[in-house]
Amino acid sequence: MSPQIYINGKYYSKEDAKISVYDHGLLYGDGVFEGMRTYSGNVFRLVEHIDRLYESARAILLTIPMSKQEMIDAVNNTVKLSGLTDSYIRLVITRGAGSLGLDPNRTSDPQVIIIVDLIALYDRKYYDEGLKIITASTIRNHPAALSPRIKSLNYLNNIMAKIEGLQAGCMEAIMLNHKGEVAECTGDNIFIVKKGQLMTPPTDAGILEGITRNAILELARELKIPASESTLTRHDLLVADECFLTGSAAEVIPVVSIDSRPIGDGKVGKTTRFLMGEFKKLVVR
Ligand code: PXG
Repeated sequence: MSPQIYINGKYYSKEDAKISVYDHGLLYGDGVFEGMRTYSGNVFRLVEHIDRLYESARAILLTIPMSKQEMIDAVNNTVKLSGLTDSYIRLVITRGAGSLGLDPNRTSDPQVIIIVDLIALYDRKYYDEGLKIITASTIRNHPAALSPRIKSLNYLNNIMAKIEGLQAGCMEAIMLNHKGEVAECTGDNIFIVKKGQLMTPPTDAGILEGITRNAILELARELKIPASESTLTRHDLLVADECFLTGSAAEVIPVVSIDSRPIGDGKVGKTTRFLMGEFKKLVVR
């Protein structure tokens, strides 16, 4: 059991996996990525992740040099070779090595990188006690600059928001959109519960349409929990009964305080706890 890295059809150890310093992924953040998890050796919602990866690539005019089925096989094979059963997968496609200068036509050979390793995004205690988070002043990408629906290698404004959170002693930070509405967190989508109703910002709020978010919306439908995609303001969050975040790395994690205001009674909410349990059942289904 050890991290396994696939680069363009070959397999490497963590130490030996290397790409060019002329790669436009490094020089300009010119590329796309996905973050996934395996449970008992199976990749959760692999097809959805691959579909989103190819959509992100299409949006930035990056042609992935293999079919979706070949990509699925490569991911599964890398997982198998790692021997890890509960792992994290980072799938990265870069524009490839080129000359210095932005021109993507001067690059060749997009790099296909699949990293299978372990991840522990948040300490276990936060799943029991809940996270305290803040609202960052850094806003999400303006959709006219770079669509937040593209999972690109440009995460700098999310990192700026993450730093704001960390400086305030928080592990996550809420990002508003250019209209001042709640979008999402730096690497997670956000949900609230208000009067028994589950709510999350709609895709046109300038969010990444999270695969975990969609799984939670489906679960809510199955479990007859009323749920909606609704425009949310910071005020809506502050007066919510419950709040939680979703993401492939974070899974479902409760939030108990926002901008120093306790959410609800300041404890992990009942619906949140229920959905955490149901999500756990779903991933091993
Ligand atoms: N919003 C943003 C901005 C993200 O980057 C999500 C929401 C949640 O989407 P999914 O499809 O994962 O439910 C993400 C996902 C990492 C890491 O290494 C980040 C993500 C996923 C996995 C790992 O920080 N972000």
